[in-house]
Amino acid sequence: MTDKSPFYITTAISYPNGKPHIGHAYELIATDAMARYQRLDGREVFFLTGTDEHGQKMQQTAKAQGISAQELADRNSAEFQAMTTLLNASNDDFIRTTEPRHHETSKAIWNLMADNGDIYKDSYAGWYSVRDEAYYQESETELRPDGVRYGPQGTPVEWVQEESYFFRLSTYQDRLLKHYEENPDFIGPAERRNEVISFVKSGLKDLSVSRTTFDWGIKVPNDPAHVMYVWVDALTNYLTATGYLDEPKGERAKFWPADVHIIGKDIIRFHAVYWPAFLMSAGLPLPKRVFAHGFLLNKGEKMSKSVGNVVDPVNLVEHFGLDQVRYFFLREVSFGQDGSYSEEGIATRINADLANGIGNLASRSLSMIVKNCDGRIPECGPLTEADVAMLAAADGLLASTRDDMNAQQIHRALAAIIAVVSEADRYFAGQEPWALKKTDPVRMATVLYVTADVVRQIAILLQPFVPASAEKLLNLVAVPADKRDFAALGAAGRLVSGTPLDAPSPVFPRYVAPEA
Ligand code: ME8
Repeated sequence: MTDKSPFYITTAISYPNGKPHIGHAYELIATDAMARYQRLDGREVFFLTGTDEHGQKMQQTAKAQGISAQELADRNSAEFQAMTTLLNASNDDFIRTTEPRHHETSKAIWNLMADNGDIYKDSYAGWYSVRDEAYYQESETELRPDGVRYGPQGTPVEWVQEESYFFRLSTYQDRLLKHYEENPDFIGPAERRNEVISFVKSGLKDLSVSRTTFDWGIKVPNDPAHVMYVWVDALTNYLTATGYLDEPKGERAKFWPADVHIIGKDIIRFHAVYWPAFLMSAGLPLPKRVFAHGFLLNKGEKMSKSVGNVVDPVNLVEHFGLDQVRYFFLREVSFGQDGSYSEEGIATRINADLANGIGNLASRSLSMIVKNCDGRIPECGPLTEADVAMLAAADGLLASTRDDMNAQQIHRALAAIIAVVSEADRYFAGQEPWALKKTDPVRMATVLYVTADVVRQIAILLQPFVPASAEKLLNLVAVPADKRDFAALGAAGRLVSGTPLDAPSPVFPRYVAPEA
């Protein structure tokens, strides 16, 4: 039975204090692949992304540029929205935290936490990183020889002292640990889970959840001198978009709790400690899973504006092609680990897996069909053991990729698909259909039929990862529109003999580096 239940997946919402970089593009591409996979697998999907527009970092950046924070947010949020189009992301909504709907939900969750007795007024004195928008214990910071104190992510911290509302995070320590224990899948991958558990075990202090020294944020209900700490409002975006706290509940309320929040490893603490504690306090259901991907490194080095190695996703896509870039990141980087990229690495993957792999298999087999089978999908004669094994390998991909994708192991799912491409190459070479043409045309037809059906299944399965190219492949094998989802995989959607085919056009050209 296919699972048709709602599936809610989110990216982090990005700070629009600058243009999107390749790390943002990576997270969006990966989350898009997971959303598309679930949709094709029959789930009713809600995929959310957006921008996190409040906070001190936004206000400081705007000031430095001589514009208002709202102008900065408008300008760069538009860039993030353009990136969803550029990358062919299938998000169902794009949330901006400056929208009225979000202000309403943030106030609602604040009131729920306050009504539960978890918010009190006091004064905060401690270290704060504006770049991370995070409070740190002194023990987590270090004073370096340059005279500057840095937080655990390597960003400078400053001393903050102000009147502030606090959230009673300390009282949630045991409940959080119990939740991690009882829900071993709540945090992935395992390294992050261990990191979070040891952080919580080391002791939680109450969290400052409002600021008074600037005003770019959502006002605290009944105390307009305070704006909410940006992470309180940022995390709440996931609820806002579902309308779960609206009165009456919004149409998308059925999507809460989220199936998975996809984020980078640097913000696991906010998602796996603060967010579940806020929700527990508000009496709301917790997300089922938080999965943190790794960081993208440029030739092994951290990207930074000062090193000058920050790659603009627009340039990368213009240079290599969108599906090529999508494929590279999804296949090359073990999802959950850091990954390194370089132009050479991208070129190698494109040529080995896409041009020489799936592209070549499709063009060789389909052009033989067009030439030798009257331009139609041939008849499938009696199957040999090799044919049965070949079809079984392709038919088995749904079950194995489903397991991988449910565990966010995107690279594994793709590796399994490409392994079947290699197997089909060996099958095709071993069966020598070109030699059978004279000696046994019925057998030739069967080999071509089997190969074409493997191409069909590969194309269906590649849709989440390289959507536009997979569509071209499906057109080449003349797969009807209603036979392109995963229900058509395996025997259910086998190619229909006699269906006319056009001469195949190349789907994945070889990458040739431009002359220096
Ligand atoms: O953290 N490689 O926003 P952000 C991979 N607004 N991923 C990267 C990356 C890199 N080099 N650099 C950043 C925020 N990311 C908050 C989130 S969610 C309620 C609020 C990832 O613009 C990063 O880990 O700094 C995060 O998941 C996302 O990009 C947005 O980062």
